[in-house]
Amino acid sequence: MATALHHLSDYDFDKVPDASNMCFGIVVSEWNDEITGALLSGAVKTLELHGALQENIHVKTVPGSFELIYGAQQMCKNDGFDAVIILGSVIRGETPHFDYICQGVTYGIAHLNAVQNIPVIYGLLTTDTLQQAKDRSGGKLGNKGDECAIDAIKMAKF
Ligand code: DLZ
Repeated sequence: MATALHHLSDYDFDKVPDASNMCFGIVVSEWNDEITGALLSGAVKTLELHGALQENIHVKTVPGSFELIYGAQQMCKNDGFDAVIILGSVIRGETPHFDYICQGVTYGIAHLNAVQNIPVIYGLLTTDTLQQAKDRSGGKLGNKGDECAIDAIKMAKF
């Protein structure tokens, strides 16, 4: 529930709520599984670090990123979940396919956020190269899966 504004200093922007009473769904794509597996490890590890119980983290795979939309929609129908995370990796090839998939997934997940009753956290890596994806899935630029887990905890029970 929203609270009335008192002082800006009352807000702790870095605070991550305790996740021990929260339940999460994660949909992860099998395409580029070296990357999506690392995203998944990061997300699960971070959820658990903040108190989420293993039995309250439900993971399902889909063949490719385009299927993340349907997978997330199905998970939103499960009223036990407080938030859903999608994890995928699209790497630019030599055809416009990359743009269509990225746009499709982005619009699809945005739409779910507008019409469903729980937040869907967007963990789609869209990179030009495999190395850029590695850098963002546990490499030198961190792990997008970790970030998505924090976002899911912050948005759960919003
Ligand atoms: C077809 C395709 C291609 C070319 N590239 C990727 C990719 O880089 N990452 C990904 O997650 N999925 C890719 N796909 C598969 C599509 O997402 C989708 O699974 C198929 O088009 C079937 O709907």
